[in-house]
Amino acid sequence: MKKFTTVHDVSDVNSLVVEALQLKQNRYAFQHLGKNKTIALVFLNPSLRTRMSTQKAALNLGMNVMVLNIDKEGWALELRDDIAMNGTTVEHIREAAAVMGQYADIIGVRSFPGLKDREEDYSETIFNKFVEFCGVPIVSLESATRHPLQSLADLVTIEELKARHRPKVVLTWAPHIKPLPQAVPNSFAEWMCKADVDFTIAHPKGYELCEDFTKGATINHNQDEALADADFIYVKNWSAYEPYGQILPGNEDWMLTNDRLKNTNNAKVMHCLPVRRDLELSAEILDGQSSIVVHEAGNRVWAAQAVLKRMLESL
Ligand code: SN0
Repeated sequence: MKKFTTVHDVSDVNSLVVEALQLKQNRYAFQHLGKNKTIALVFLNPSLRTRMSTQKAALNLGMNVMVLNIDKEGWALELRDDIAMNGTTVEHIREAAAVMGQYADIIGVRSFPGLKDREEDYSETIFNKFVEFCGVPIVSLESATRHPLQSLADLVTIEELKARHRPKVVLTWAPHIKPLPQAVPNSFAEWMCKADVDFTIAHPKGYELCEDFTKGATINHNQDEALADADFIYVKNWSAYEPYGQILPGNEDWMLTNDRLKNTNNAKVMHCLPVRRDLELSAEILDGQSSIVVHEAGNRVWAAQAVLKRMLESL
């Protein structure tokens, strides 16, 4: 595997999930693969789980890890071509990415969307430039439109904990006070549409995701109806796709509470984290028996390790 930015970079999703679960049982079996190999993790935005789980995954595979918080510790990056750099940017992504490729065998990049210009965000400029100029395999640590390591860990978690062959999985919108990216729900939808699950998306009218990611999903604007008989509920806020990056008024009552779980199939509740308690998701759920958010975060290691293992095998 030379690139891991979307589910479309994976030819066999099921066997990648199986591989992740096997690595969970036998985490140090492939240390020879990473010997004298280096991964550089480059962050343009904050991170807790992605940073630590990807580092742990790389260390389990015997790799060396370099982390660069380029937004705070690096030179201000220029992305545009054909301009004289006489402003605040100091270094062009052409040189920066190429130089990183001299130091690392694999590069991971995190870059959130600006949520101002939809076309710019959905064209994934920063990512594509890294791919173009760094010359080594690239793994997405969350881009403007997707978070594939999270989605793989989510699918691994569902496969690991499911009690029936084809579980019902519901992605439900949650309230927030800040406009958040569509990356996590886009990616989750894209992966669930490829998985052997019965997949529903519940959101208030106006929060339709881009159809490229949701083809094959059932969409319901009534949360209680959508949650009926659910085995897994994936809670996530996102801002509107149209008008882009906006929060629409109302919908505070979409926060999941224990009461809402009554008609589910004893549903397990997931969230990618970080989660704002009693705004996005009730504390009673987070502190109760239904929540699997910490277990899910733990599985980030095995998802990342399965992807890095495949990349090391193709070096
Ligand atoms: C990010 C998001 O894409 O929703 C990262 C999730 C892995 N979340 C946030 O930016 C949360 C920010 C906040 O203020 O709650």
